[in-house]
Amino acid sequence: MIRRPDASRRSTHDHRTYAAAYDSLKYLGAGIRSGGHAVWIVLLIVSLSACTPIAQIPTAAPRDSGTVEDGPPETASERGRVQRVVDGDSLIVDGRDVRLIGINAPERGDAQHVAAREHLRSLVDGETVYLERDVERRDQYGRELAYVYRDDGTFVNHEMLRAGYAQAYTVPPNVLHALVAIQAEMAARESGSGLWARSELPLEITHLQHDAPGRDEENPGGEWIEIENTGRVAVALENVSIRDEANNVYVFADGDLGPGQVVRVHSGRGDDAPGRRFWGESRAIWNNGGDAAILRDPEGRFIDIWRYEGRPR
Ligand SMILES: [Ca+2]
Ligand SMILES: [Ca+2]
Repeated sequence: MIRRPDASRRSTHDHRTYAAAYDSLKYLGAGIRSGGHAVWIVLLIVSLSACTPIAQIPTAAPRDSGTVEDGPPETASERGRVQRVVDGDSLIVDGRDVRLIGINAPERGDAQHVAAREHLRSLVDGETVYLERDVERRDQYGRELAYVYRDDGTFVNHEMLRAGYAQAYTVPPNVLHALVAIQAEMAARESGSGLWARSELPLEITHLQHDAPGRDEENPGGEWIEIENTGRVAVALENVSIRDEANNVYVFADGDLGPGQVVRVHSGRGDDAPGRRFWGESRAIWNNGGDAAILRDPEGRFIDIWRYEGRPR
């Protein structure tokens, strides 16, 4: 993998990302955090927990793709036609609402929303696609959860990540392709594609306290995210934003951060002070079961990500 000169300070986040992926798989009882055979062992356990016949396991292997293979895997056994692409992670197949597993594309109103939707359209609109299932068949909104493949074998969920039009979004127990999703997102980040076009601002997320002392909903101020100026000049914070996976957004209204200084943004309400801000809503923000914080500059360019896993959701 090609590393850019500024990639070193982000490498710790990448490492954590791998650990997070293994941690999410660990919930299924594998208890494995590293090792080249871990994926296969985990897939075996995932497949067994989903009551999938063992004969299907080899075809459930994560694809390296984006790339074209011989065709969709045998486990993608449902075929349908894409009638409409709703946005970058959902579409309508034969009248059914389908949500792509393992990815999260920008919402309506976000800078990259249209680009993500158009990329998914270019991949599948009007096409025959093949759906592969994971443990849960539907999400909380009743949409069918699926991995989507084109007739030529292109793994569409993965392609959206690889092109940088979505972020990896792992929701256990649906983790069949979680590792390759994280890897695809990392590759897009390395190349600065799509959502990951880089900001020049020298800011870094240095900590996220996602579990507040006591019950988080009663003590949201006990959650906080810390941002540091790692550069040599002061940075204006106005319109720098922090977003979680549920699209809660905090936008700095004003202020400067000097070289080496840190600012903590607490969830909940309170009085801003030097080095301390409050999100301004009465509830907790950071999901104890795992979440991701993304820091962007005033033009929406990517600064940093902090992803973590916690207790199972
Ligand atoms: Ca929390
Ligand atoms: Ca707590």
